[in-house]
Amino acid sequence: MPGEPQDDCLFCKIVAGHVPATIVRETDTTVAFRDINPQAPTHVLVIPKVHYRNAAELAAGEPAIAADILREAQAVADEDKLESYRVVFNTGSGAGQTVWHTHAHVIGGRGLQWPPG
Ligand code: DGP
Repeated sequence: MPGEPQDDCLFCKIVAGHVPATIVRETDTTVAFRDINPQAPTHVLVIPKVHYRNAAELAAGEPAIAADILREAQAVADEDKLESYRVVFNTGSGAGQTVWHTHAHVIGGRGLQWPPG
């Protein structure tokens, strides 16, 4: 069932508290935690508590929660006092997606190049 926790999903385990993470924010629908391999001074992942494989599937299935993710990205940036930041949803292995549970990378705290690699 879309949205149901998956036994083999790392981020579902973080939501359930079965895998530790440095959680910076939590709401009824989302969790935000520091990336284990940070690419910038601020590198936080904002995820829905429900399981969808990517941002598009979340937006189709639970559009209100997709909006919650973007609100939480701004809240992370506010907490870390970021004037500029980037929100990235890697979608598909060719774009670098390695964890198949929707997650927004919130990246900031240093100058960011465009276009990204
Ligand atoms: P992506 O490559 O877009 O699927 O991003 C997955 C991110 O998840 C990647 O930047 C590293 C991060 N990550 C992987 N395993 C863990 C973990 O166990 N804990 C935390 N905090 N982050 C993880």
